[in-house]
Amino acid sequence: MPTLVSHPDEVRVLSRRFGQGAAEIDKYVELDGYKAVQKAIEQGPEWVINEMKASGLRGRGGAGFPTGLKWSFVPKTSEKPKYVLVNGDESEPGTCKDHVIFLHDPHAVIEGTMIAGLAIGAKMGFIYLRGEYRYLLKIVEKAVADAYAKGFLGKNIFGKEGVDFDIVTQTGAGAYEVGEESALMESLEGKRGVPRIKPPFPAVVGLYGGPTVINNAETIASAPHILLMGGADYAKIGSERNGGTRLFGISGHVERPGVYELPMGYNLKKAIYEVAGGVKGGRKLKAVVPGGSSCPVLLPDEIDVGLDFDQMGKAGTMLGSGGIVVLDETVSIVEFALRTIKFYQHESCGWCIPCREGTDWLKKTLTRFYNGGGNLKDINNIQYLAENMMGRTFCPLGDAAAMPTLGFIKKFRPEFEEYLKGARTEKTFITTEELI
Ligand code: L3W
Repeated sequence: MPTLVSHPDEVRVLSRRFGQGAAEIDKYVELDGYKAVQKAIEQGPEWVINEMKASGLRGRGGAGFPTGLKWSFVPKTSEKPKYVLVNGDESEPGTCKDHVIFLHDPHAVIEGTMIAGLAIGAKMGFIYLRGEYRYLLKIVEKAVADAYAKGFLGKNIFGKEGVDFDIVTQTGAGAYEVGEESALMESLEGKRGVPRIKPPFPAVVGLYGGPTVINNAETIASAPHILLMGGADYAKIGSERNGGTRLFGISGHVERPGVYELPMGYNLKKAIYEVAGGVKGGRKLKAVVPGGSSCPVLLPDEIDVGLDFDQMGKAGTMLGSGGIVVLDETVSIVEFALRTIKFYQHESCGWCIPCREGTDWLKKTLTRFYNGGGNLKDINNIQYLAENMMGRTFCPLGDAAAMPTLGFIKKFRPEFEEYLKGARTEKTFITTEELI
């Protein structure tokens, strides 16, 4: 089990049960577990949605869509069954926050799923884990089985006549693409994991054609805490229009890598230099990937910025999935750009041409460039190609490949030019160990 990290600036809401054995149902119950869902049953769906709206919780998967609003989009009546779908297909490089929730507090995900179900009138939820997290499935499946054994799941839950809720677990087969909500639904339905056209949004036509709330695992796990503390109090912890806390994975060249729970809006520079102990070995900072590999890179003089969706947007990047990757002066950006695009090229589902061909050409050009066969025109071509992928793909994977590429080229053009003159660094890619 990975060692738990901590820092005095952390505000422990989501992580308050971590390290306390809360994967065991009795411990979870002792630590206020399953109280929020019972409160939700007593108060009713409207109250739940209002509390979620008041909390200012925004989707923790990357897009930052307001959760209460999303739940309110689900039609009150529907001919088809409604569903709750938990997106635990955590695959964005640099991101490992859902992992610790499943590991330390799986019942929070189960309870959150039930709360979402109650809010929208669904009687069934699915928890979908990424294929590479199959080893976590045992923990989640045991938690689900224990909840059934206690009468918290199934028919007449908590002894309440007519209140039913079931949960099914599922894993993927190792494709980043199925983290995209519509591809995830395809995968869950047993089909090839490629995206669906939107609209209709899942809230109206989702899993098996029924209205579906699909949220990231961290978003769902936040719901029980919000209902227990009250939406307004949760909102107060964060920054304007960005309620609460978030689990940030800080990795790469820092002294104390790990997953830290910080209030939304917390300063990125402080997160690196104080919370994570600064750049490893006292070396110079070169760049920061602020929210997972899809996000445009920030330069050292750009990191004095609050970690919330709006402030990061104003800084020209994204909060994304909360995976902060710190790169020190030894990193070659040419190599890092190639490594990043290799990931997206490999993970492109191939469904739409701009993504399939765009990521492939970016990889080919960057590989030739990296291997010493590049020329000045390549730098412009890479930029042109990436710019022409933006907004032209079926799902956000194309943008996710283009955005960081554009960031590297725009902010490190002189390094690409110098590289052509033979200024290659000795050090190659940062190691996997340093990344996670
Ligand atoms: C009903 C409307 N629902 C929007 C819903 C929509 C979805 C949510 C956000 O991509 C991003 C991507 C990655 N009626 C609605 C509506 N919705 N309008 O709101 O939608 P959207 O389209 O803004 O984003 P998305 O397609 O969910 C997610 C970025 O996140 N990302 C991803 C990281 C990876 C992970 C991971 O490993 N766990 O999350 C990182 O930056 O690039 O831009 O539910 O249905 N009118």
